[in-house]
Amino acid sequence: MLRGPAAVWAALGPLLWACGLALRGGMLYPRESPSRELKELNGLWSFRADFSENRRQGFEQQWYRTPLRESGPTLDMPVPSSFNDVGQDRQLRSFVGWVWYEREATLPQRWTQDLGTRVVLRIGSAHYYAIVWVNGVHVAEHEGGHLPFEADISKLVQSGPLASCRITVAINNTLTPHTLPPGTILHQTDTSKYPKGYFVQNINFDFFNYAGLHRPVLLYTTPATYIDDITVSTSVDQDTGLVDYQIFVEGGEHFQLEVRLLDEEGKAVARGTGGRGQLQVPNAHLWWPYLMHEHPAYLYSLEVRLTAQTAAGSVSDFYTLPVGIRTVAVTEHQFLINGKPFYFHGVNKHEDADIRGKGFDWPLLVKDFNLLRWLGANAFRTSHYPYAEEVMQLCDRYGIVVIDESPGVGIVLVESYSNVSLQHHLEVMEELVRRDKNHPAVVMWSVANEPASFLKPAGYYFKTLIAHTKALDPSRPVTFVTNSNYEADLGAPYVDVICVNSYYSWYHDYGHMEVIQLQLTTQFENWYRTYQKPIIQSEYGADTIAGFHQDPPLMFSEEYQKGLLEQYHLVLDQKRKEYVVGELIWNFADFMTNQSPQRVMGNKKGIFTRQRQPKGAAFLLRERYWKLANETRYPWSAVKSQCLENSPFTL
Ligand code: BDP
Repeated sequence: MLRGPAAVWAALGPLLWACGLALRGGMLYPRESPSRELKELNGLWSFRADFSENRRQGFEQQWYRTPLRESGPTLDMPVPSSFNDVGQDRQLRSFVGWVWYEREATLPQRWTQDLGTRVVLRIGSAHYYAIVWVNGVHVAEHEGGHLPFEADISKLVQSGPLASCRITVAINNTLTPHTLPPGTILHQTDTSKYPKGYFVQNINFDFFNYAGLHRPVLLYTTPATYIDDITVSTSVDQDTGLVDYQIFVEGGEHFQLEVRLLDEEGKAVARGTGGRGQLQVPNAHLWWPYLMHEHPAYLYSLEVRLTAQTAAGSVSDFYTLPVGIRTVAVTEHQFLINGKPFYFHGVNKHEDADIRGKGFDWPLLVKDFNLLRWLGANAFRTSHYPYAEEVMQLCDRYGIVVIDESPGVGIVLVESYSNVSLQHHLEVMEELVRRDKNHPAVVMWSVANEPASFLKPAGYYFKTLIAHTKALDPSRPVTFVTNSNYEADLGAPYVDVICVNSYYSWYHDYGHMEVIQLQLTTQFENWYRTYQKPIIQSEYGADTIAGFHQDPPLMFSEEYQKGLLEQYHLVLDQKRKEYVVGELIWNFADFMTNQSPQRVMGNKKGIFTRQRQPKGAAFLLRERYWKLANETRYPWSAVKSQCLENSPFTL
């Protein structure tokens, strides 16, 4: 039986959706099609950090007006990448304030001369606050470092004889109590200790605040009347897959829409017309998670064709969206995918690596997915912010289930619960849902990580935030990740699944692994007794310096990490038979943090090093995850096709 709130949104969801309360306004991932072209602007950009005392010299001198090299010296800066670790300058590594990026782009003649072509500039991620100019004209501003934004620049590039355009992006990485994540700037005024004007950025989260153009920047085209957004929502009626679609068109009023759903062989299995409808797929191949089914991650393609009547004649726009047919539901003690109990056995990640920081990198991404599959992981959480869209696409393709988290990490100040903060958080959830709503891999939204959810305003804050997120997307459960005391947590009544982090015998009872079983059992029993909701152990782990060995185990040795994990697993193996529906190790790989006496060149709780080499714990987890996969796969037929060579999968 679906439990209370879950049942309500399961019932109301399609209704709200059909009534058109679904999210409007598109940020479709840019894809080439017969009507759309792309031009990537990755590579070397010109760069300058504004080291002036007030950090505003760039605005005072209007650096966007002329080529950046004319207003002072510039550096070469790779995009995508964080700027922090590519240089040899200590001050730039820890720079707080405005940095300036600039790049000249040559445009195909048709883009600048055909007035029926719409030219869009899209920035995958600029951390944290960004202002964009094209040829010195302000075209966009965006707050938040983990979600894309774009600007229609057709008029600018089509207004003169220029065949190129100059793109300038100013980015500020300053965090305040109202940003997500929040932070504070501490001004040191004691001149006997600090130089004049000295300040530092303080944060309440445990990863380095890398900054820059972190994801691809590109230009793409559409016709002037274009497919702006598509929303799909899927359900299953016996063997028939149901795909509800809604298509939003901009730039014109006279048009027709045709849709076709193609299977993996390219055969059309359903067709429809109009901006809204339901496609029925008899004997549908469902989208199953990795290791749960012999053919996981089945993706159909929704081909959308728009034909518009314009003054210049008839024009078409084409967009193809991958679609996975699957359902998600939550009961009092289970998490169901396609009606079958799903157990999350996976990891928490970070976007983090040597040199590039949080910069998007294909080799790193493919390596990470190969490691996840080697490990037998079927899920991860995008701790602690939305990851690149290309990551989500690979999750769809490989069947890796995602808990999609907002950048709501480190919300611990009362000020960060103000209306200003809440308003921004609501907007961020809108941007996130708009971007990721069509990914079958995304099975749950996480609105925050370890907020001070015991503070008085937290009750209203999370009630509003979670209700808003459910209204945006009634098809998925919503959670936030807590480390509060179960009785004091004011947000827990509103979540669908309890996600709890704990660090027994790490941050307290140091070295005493013998207390883990008792403390973890108590934790689970308290939460379940109080809320009767399924529970995910959303973090647990121990810092481990690869190559440190000590037996009997001592903290920071590889033996201690393994020993601690084993103690957790004993309890998880009991409770997963009752209401625990998942375990996510902290962390997939070592990652960079702020400097502090508690961190040895970053957080070392990875089961892989930052260079993606396994510690002993990776082998232990691998054995466990494949064992869990053996026990929880559905149906009980061969899953051999998924086995990597030498996998411990038994048949
Ligand atoms: C958890 C946080 C995570 C930290 C981890 C740790 O959610 O961001 O990195 O602790 O201390 O509480 O390793």
